[in-house]
Amino acid sequence: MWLCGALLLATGTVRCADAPATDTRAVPALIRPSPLPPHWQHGVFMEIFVRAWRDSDGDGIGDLRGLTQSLDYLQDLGIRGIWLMPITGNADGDHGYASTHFRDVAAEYGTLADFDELLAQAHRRGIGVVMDYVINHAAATHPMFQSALRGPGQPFHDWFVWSDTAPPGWEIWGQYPWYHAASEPWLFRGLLKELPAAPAGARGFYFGTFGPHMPDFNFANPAVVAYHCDSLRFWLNRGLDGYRLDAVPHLVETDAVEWNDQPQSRALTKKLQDLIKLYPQRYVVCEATAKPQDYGDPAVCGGAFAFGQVHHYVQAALGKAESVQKVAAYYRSASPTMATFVSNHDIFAGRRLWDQVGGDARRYKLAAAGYLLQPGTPFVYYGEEVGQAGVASLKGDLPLRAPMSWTPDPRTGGFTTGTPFREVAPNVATHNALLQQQDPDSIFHFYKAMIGLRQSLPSIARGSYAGAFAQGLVAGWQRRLDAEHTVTLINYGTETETVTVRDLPSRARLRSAWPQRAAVLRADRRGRLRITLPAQQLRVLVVQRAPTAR
Ligand SMILES: [Ca+2]
Ligand SMILES: [Ca+2]
Repeated sequence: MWLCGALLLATGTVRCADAPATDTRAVPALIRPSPLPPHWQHGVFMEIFVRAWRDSDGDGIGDLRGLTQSLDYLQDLGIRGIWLMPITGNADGDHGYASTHFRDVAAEYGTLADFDELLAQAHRRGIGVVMDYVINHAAATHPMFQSALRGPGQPFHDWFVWSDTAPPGWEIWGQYPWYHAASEPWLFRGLLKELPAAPAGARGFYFGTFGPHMPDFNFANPAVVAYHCDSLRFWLNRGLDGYRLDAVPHLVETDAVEWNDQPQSRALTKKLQDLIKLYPQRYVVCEATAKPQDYGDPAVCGGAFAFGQVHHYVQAALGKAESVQKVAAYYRSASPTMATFVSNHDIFAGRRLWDQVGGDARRYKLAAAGYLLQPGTPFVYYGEEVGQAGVASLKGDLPLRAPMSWTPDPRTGGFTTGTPFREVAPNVATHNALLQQQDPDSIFHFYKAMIGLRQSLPSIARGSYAGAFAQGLVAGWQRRLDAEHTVTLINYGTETETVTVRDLPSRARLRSAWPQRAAVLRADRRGRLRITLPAQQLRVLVVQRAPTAR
């Protein structure tokens, strides 16, 4: 048995770094205490595209060492967790979701030793690291699939999903998902950076939910499930703090019509969650776009991105009353294991926040406040904290994935000393980490303040959610944790509004946590507070005990 984790512990060195992508040796669990503080997963996360974050060696591509060098910046902002988009070997040369290796770092990002150093330095700062795990499929150029393509009986053939003839009736997002194995590799043109070799002996059709360049694994084969469980443990044994599990409703497809979100996919997701949470303090969040709340349930994934809800944070800031109601109502029923955000690396989830609000800094801050001050786990998309815009001249998802704007340098944005792999954001001159950190009224300092409220007032991070209301363009809610009781009010509108907060303790005093220097307020005898909110302003109030009756 291959005891990669045990060797790591015994010698402090890495013995498994050079294993080929077809290495399927077992990885037993090596469980050690977590170095992170309790409740770290209720802090604010940042989604980081390593390729675009910071380049340490001047080749124009972001890397793990660059990320390690930027940890002080993340700590200063108050970030408690980072989600790394795939860092394993990949065939796409961009997002990394076309995996060519499940147990090694992509060469352009660094080495396993760099990964271990990143973990050590992040943990030293109280920051947890979770990473994408792309379980549904491999890249078509993965050596396992290249072997499988050679035909039945070849190694790994039954690790993928095959049919002798083209199965009728299938359609996934407007595409027929079965691909003729013997077809010329023109199928892959533009999808992978290198075309796979034309297979000899290939026959039949293989299944690819996301296209011919990403063949789906066959989870009816226990060896496939075991392999991915071992691969998950490979990283957990090194100290990884959890996973963002990619596209889990698409794990198992047995039906041409009901292919999405089948019971087998949920059951497998639960199995993965259990495996990960066998390790202390680990966090799991799933990408499940159709029914995210079902996947947020502890009986399935135990955490899920709040697709469907998240655009209401932006629409509320744009003055849409229906969305203000949705913001107030969501956590009346949603589990606090949901993960919120206002944009991510996929264009279907929305453009960069800067573009969604047309560069209006006040609306930008209101959109951010909504999700940063609600329950769940908020995920800031890298660059969002400095107001980075998308690159409108690029196509598809690429406008979202430009190099991080560190400085006003118009060519590099301070991202690299070389030539960046992609052009920098159009507003890099004004919206970059350097200038934003120097301006106390900046988007950066607003994010830092909101994240700071979440840290200094634990009820905001993980308290109960009650008293939620929407009145016109004002939303409000109350949070309680132990003796702490807070009230959050957001006036999304461009007019001054007066609202009444109810169900407070009789004659309670309310200290203002935001804005910091506002006067203390007082509820009436019946526990009501009448309060006037200036246009586009938010208040966070801490309820204090009523003065003792004389
Ligand atoms: Ca680099
Ligand atoms: Ca699948």
